[in-house]
Amino acid sequence: MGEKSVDRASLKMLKKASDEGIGTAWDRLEKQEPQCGFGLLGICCRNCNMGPCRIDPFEEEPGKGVCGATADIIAARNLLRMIAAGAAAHSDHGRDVVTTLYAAAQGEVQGYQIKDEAKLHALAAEFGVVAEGRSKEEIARDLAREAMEEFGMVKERLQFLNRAPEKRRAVWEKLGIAPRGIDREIVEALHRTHMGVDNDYTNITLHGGRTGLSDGWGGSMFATEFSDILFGTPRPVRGKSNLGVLKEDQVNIVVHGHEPILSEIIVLAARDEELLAVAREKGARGINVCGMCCTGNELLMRHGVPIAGNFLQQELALVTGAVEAMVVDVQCVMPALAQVAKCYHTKIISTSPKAKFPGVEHVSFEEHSALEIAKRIVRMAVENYPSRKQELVQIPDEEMEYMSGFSVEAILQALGGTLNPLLDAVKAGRIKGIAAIVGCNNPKTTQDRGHLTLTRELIKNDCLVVQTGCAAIACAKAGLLLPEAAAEAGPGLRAVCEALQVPPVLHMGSCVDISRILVAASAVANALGVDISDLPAVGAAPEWMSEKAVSIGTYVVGSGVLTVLGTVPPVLGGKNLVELLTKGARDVLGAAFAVEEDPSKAAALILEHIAAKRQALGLEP
Ligand code: SF4
Ligand code: MSK
Repeated sequence: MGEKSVDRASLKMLKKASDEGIGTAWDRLEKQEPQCGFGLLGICCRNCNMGPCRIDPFEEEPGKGVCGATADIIAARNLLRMIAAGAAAHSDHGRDVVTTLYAAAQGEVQGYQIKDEAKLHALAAEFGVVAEGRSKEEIARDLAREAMEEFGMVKERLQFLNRAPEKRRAVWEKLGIAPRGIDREIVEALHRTHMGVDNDYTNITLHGGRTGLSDGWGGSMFATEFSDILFGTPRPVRGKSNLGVLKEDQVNIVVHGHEPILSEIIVLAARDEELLAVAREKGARGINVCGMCCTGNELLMRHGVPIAGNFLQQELALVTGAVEAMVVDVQCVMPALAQVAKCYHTKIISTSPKAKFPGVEHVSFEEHSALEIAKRIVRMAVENYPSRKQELVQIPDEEMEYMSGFSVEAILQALGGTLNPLLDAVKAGRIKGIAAIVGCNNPKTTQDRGHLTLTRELIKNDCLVVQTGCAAIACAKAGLLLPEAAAEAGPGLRAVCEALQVPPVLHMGSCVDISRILVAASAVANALGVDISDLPAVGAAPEWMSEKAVSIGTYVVGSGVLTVLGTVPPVLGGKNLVELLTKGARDVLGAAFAVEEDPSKAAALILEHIAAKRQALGLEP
């Protein structure tokens, strides 16, 4: 195994973990090695009980499963199931936000309000909900009902598809992949991959495109837009990042997972005077709520709440010995946390009925008594403060300021209310192109190295970088989310950033907020009168690991944007499938996948692609 991380705080905590005999994801990966070759190639199948079957890629005569499934069929089915799981995760998150808005509009929940009325009205107009002469609650209730319809099968097309350029919609219609209903595409994906249903790898993969699009232009977009209505549309805000944000003299609560519904209320509860008084009684100077992964991103985008780290730092935060409670909801929460927490005083508190963990205390969260439950959780953390084992406390001093909050609305505001300054900079070549760098950490590759190397190479070459998820947290920790980072950018991008007082790397939010990037890309394409696939724009996920990332990559390619993956997806055993994903897709979608594990080479590939797109648009390369 190579270097584990480029993040000094992580390296310090890895050393502490090793000294204290605590295993982490890196150790467990080592124990898994060599990982199953069939699994890595995506050619094992256990979709029925005639199997499990696996295809030997080295046999002269191509092998088949008991039912006759070829390597391409098996790899395509496995890929579709990954896309469906990822789309389901994002979309179920979206559904929870929709139902919370509905309940808030009905006055059935505590602590939630409609914070962004302008967005509520804009969406009402988009969905044909009458707003005139009605209260915001009435509008929100009808809007939420409209959104609920988008999950089922009443409609034949998702409403948000209309945000895409006309040319892109025509591509989807021609291919028959315009999503009809969010749940419907996910269910159909499971149906198609059942034994003996869809056995054409191209047809299976096309439905993968439709399922992915139902996430990006459906479930994720609902999560983003409805969170904005409930919690406010992000505006530029500053805060601090990395494990150094944990405080030695305060009660530290780390909120981890994905949904802002609980964490927003935890932030509120932590300001409660009564609980602050209890904290002081217990000897703490205050209550410090920090984020982790995308729950953290949701909070930092809206409130500048400190973020303790990205995916591979969840265990390391506990290793500091200074976390009273880690409150988790859904997605990207390692079951290993329960084991690591046992070595310290930390309480792991699960909150979603959908996500329980053996050996972990569960406090079921539900919106109707949200504030009460949040206060109960904060109290549990506060009361745990005296149990800290002082001799085990070591908080790394790494801490870095960031600037985040770049929603599409905030970017427009920074540009003076119109896209023109951005378009002019792109046309004049001051900004060569735009790269969306997103996704996770993965112990198979050095933590944060892919994100940082790729980002630095691209900004140095005058590409504006937009980010979400753990990629954005990596850049926050490295200081790349500050306007001062423009010093690392090429002369054109630097001048633009200095004029606008923005960083060369814009943090646009959590994983579901990639939908913001789709909206921005559509706006740029519409302004130029072209398709998204004509833009000098690229997507990249240098350290991805989750099924959600597979869904994201699929809808980004489906939206017309080349997507470069830094860790190898489990499809290589299906040779024709690989051809389809990396080449064939280009002919029909105007975009395809590429895989490049070396981030410097990935940067070169991206720059070449951007130059070619510029040339095709008649711009200087
Ligand atoms: Fe084997 Fe076919 Fe059953 Fe898969 S569906 S386990 S390939 S028999
Ligand atoms: S949290 S999906 S590890 S980006 Fe969105 Fe990070 Fe990936 Fe989870």
